[in-house]
Amino acid sequence: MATGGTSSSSEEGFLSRMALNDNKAGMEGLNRDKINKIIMESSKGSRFYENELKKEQQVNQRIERMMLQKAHITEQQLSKAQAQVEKMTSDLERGRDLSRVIVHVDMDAFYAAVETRDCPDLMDKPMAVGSMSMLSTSNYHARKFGVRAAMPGFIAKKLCPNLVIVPTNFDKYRAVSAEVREVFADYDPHFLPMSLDEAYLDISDHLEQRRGWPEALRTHRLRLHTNNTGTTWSISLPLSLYPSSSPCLQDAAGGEVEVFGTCAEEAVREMRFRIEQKTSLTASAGIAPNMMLAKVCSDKNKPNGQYKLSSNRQAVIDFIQDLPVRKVSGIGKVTEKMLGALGITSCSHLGQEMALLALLFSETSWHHFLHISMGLGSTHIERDGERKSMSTERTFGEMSALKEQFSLCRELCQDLAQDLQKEALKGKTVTLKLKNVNFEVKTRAWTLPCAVATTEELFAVAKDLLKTEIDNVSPQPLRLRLMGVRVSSFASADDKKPLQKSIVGFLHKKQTNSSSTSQISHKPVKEHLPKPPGLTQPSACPSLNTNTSAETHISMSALTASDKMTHEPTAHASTSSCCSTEPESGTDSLTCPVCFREVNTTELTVFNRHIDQCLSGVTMGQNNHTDTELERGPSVCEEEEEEDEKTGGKREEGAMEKGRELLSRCMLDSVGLQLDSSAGDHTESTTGPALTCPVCQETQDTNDLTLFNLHVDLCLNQEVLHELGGLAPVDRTTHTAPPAAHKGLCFRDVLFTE
Ligand code: DCP
Ligand code: MG
Repeated sequence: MATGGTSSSSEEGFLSRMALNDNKAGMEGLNRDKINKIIMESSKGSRFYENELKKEQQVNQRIERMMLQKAHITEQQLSKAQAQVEKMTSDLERGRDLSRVIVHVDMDAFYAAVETRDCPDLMDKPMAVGSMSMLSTSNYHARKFGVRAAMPGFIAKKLCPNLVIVPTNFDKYRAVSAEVREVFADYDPHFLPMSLDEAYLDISDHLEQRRGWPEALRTHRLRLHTNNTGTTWSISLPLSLYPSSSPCLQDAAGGEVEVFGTCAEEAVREMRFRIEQKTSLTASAGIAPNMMLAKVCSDKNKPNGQYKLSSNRQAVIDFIQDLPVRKVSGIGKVTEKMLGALGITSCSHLGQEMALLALLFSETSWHHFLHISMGLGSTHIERDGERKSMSTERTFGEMSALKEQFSLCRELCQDLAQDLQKEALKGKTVTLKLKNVNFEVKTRAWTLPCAVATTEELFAVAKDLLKTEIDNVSPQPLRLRLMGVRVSSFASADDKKPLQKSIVGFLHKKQTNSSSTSQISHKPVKEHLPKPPGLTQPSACPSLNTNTSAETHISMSALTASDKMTHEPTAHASTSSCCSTEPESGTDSLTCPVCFREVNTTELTVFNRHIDQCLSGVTMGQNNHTDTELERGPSVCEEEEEEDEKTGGKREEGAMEKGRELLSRCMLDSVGLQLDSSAGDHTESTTGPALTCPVCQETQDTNDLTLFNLHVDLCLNQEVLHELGGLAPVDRTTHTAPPAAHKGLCFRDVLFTE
């Protein structure tokens, strides 16, 4: 258990972070020691190494804190937590749904396979796609040397001197992806693409229909492929893909045909056959009763294979028993290490230690762990209208030229616009993500009063956000290695989210019968959103009308997210009547948006003081805590783990990202400007223009966003309290704004602590 306590243990810990991550198909049985030695030797002193070192130290500190908490846990707390876990387990068991047939399809070595298809000389060579500074992927030959995605090319070259590195060509990958998606749509028109090469499908309805299909509908002709050098070859894939159960037949014209059966495995085999026929590329697939399991299954027989997990409870439990936690999507190297420090490496260990995990981790995290340990996952593939965001990002070697940066920014907006338009989505929040050459990640976002979707609309916002960043580091150049653009707050999604309440709604005086809290009107806290520093009003929004539609609200769910870090988490999100500390009956009370406790007062000054104390951390750890309420460890959703990040391609945000998204939105909506919450990547601008508070409209004498956020939060609180108290609307010109340099933790810092 390496917690960084001694230099040798920290060395070991660091080694484990830098070490080969062989959790990828095609990397089994490698000589890890040899590979790790080369990785360490060739990366020492590089920025990559320095950044990994920094992150390693942060993780070690988190583990130390966690172990300290663990040491203070009493038997009583454990048994209370155990009861809670058991109750939840039986509730979840009752709701187990094994009725759907979910498929996860993932192309094999996608970018590398596309490049090899178009240049068959690469076929037998170890090759990777990317650059000397970062690789996007590698083919299976190269994986045998330890070369993989998210590894700098210069390290890969040390591991495999003959490695051929091919530059990325996104136009090609996008075109292939579109072809693959056409096939997906025949099996599930509402399939959920996760990136250019992967998607979830629910084929239950397809199977229903397929059962009645005549053989002719399940018969597909093999065709010959001709590559761009004119060579023709039969693409009928290896027998391993087409086992003897369905031999190729001759059709009337003498061509070879393949007949597929009606069951799930046959349908998926057919899908993969059709993808391969259409694109000359292979895909792997997993078939299971839910998304979590389907994803794990698709990796089992990779490349060019598939695996079906039976839809019965015992099969699921057996499957999950020995599964290493790291194989589960959403558990990256940080969570793996934290669990490892508790002796947990497999999913069955997770189940055994749930009570402890419930005490040490946030609610989101331990619920997630419990689901995993029971083999549960989502059985409902989110449809387009339910998406939280859509994004695209690229990793590259250093890019410092302004012209290049703006042109890439536009290109990303264009990609995103195409995808948004295909799916008729429009979003209000545009986020720019930047990673600099020191691997520091920043996100900057702006929420518009109306939803946008076209390239020009997106670019109008993204370019201003980029310009702000460029100005912030000026006269130094902005030295980037990754850029991404994301759109969120989809118009359609918002319509379906009555629980996203404004802070006004949330703070409304609690009525004895508060069941209608979700209906509370979303009265805007403020009406005018000022531009973030350097942001020119985007011309993109045709119906820009800040007077009527710009609504600054802190989402209910975002507030709940803060709760998850430090307090007993409950279903606060749905109604304030669920708060654990009930007020005396008949007494009017207000619910604190920070600690979620009822404050038995209607006296606004008293209430405000309570909030201020909460914001500065004073009430944390006291005030009606039950004895199981320890200061919670981090939520796994805070972990954006590096190697899980695709360095290119569109991603629909997964469940674990949603929490983060909500946290972000909280601040996006209140300030319109936000820093990335990635652990260790949290950087702040120290230069740049003074900031103007969007609530009181006063320029704040600070460039420190933490202080500025605090000011805005306090302003919002004051304004809300005025409204709640039935006072006249705040006169922004006279209202005394909270001081910018207020000490203590600001609300956002509470959220982002850990
Ligand atoms: N990708 C990327 N950066 C990463 C990981 C992936 O740019 N850190 C890109 C390149 C991959 C594509 O996304 O080709 C798909 O990612 P996968 O994780 O599915 O990896 P591959 O398809 O390359 O390989 P596998 O056969 O393991 O699926
Ligand atoms: Mg893939």
